[in-house]
Amino acid sequence: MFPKGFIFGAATAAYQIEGAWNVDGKGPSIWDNITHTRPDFSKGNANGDVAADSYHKYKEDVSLMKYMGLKMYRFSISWSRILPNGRTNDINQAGLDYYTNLIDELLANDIEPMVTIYHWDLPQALQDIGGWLNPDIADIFADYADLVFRTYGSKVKWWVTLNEAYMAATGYGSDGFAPALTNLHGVGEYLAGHNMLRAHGKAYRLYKAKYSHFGGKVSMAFAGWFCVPWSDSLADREASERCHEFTYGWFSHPIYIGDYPPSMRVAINKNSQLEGRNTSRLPYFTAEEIREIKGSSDFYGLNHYTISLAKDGPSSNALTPSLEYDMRTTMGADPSWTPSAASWLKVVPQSLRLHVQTVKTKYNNPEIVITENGYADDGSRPTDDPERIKYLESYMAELRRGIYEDGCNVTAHLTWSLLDNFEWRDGYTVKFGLVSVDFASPNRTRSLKRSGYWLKDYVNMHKILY
Ligand code: PNW
Repeated sequence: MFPKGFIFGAATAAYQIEGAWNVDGKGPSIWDNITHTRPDFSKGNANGDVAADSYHKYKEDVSLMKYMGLKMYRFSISWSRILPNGRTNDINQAGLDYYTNLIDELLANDIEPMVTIYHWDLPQALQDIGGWLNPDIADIFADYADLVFRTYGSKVKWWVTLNEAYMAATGYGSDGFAPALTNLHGVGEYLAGHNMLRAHGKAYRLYKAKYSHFGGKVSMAFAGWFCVPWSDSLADREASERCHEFTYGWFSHPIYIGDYPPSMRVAINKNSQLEGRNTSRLPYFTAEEIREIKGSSDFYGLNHYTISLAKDGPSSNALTPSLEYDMRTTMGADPSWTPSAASWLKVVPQSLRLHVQTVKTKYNNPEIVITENGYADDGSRPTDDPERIKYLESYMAELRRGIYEDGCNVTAHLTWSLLDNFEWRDGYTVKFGLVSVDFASPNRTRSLKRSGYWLKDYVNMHKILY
């Protein structure tokens, strides 16, 4: 079993579940904009206009978590719901009230809120001035964070500034995510990532300066590609390491060590020079920015789903310039790994133990919270999901080994996701929920899946032991 006090919970994100995209004064976000202007951006012409309608059904969502015995809920705030144009000169009280009500409902049911301040739904008004490419975004984000810390800080003790800055940054150079600026490949991602790190640093320092009396913890939720080498060769082992450094490490290294990973700095500077540029595509931090960013994390928020094999050398279709070309690593999967409905997600339970071990070693044994971990199916048997049970059971068993055998300081596990939801470019074709949602019904009827009943028993067994 897990140590006493270990927390089980679930996670979601605003655009993926709330719906109510234009209700009660909410402004549009880049995801509203891209799904409306490019209807085929997501599979099945899907969008988050209604999604799981959690804007109206949050009480039912909370009661489902209460039923499962979950003690933490990670959700995100829709920036443009509380600040329709992204800036604090126009505050939407109805938006602020929605999250107050949600937080109060959670606390009344003994569920701890963990708030993600940004989960990819940038206000469109800010994208119109360049979004994460505009250096001013760091201060604008800090103003927004100030408002949410001030408003909710007495009740919320767990904060995630940015969800998966890596994935969000790739939207500034590829069409994987909004704003899908494909023309900036190899350039936009690094600029956006740079400003995300600056924004995170400012928000973290602001919390410590103004709100530390609330006693909360602030971090980021990290994502990327976690790899093992394809072969024992030194070249593949180095490629696997680069894969970590160019994805998870892109954000963790500045935050835990104090600057970009050396392998990124060296490769991007070199390639920039070969391309005839006088300045690197990877920007530099000022000394003051490094002071803000270094050490700006009270726990390591780990989003972990799977693992890949890494081989030396860029994939054959890597453009110049590009992240893939800079990273010089080709990723693949072992044919023996069990697939899921998401092509990138293979079931490899040992990967979670290996990953928390890696975090422990690289970043000096921080507190780790598994801010996301979960399994994708196609929903063809809406509530009958033995594969998800198997996934969670085996991953949690490996997580326990990481805790007891390797001494990793993991304090919580949050399943992605509480509900079936809008899975970005996959629309509603891929399901991650412990709870199924009938998207064909105007009521968005919820039904607990077998995995939800399983998690309830699992959590309960744990409670009985202590
Ligand atoms: C995370 N990949 O995204 C996000 O934080 C969630 O919003 C999302 O729904 C969840 O994981 C499941 O996908 C990812 O391609 C998106 O490796 C893509 C990848 C990983 C994580």
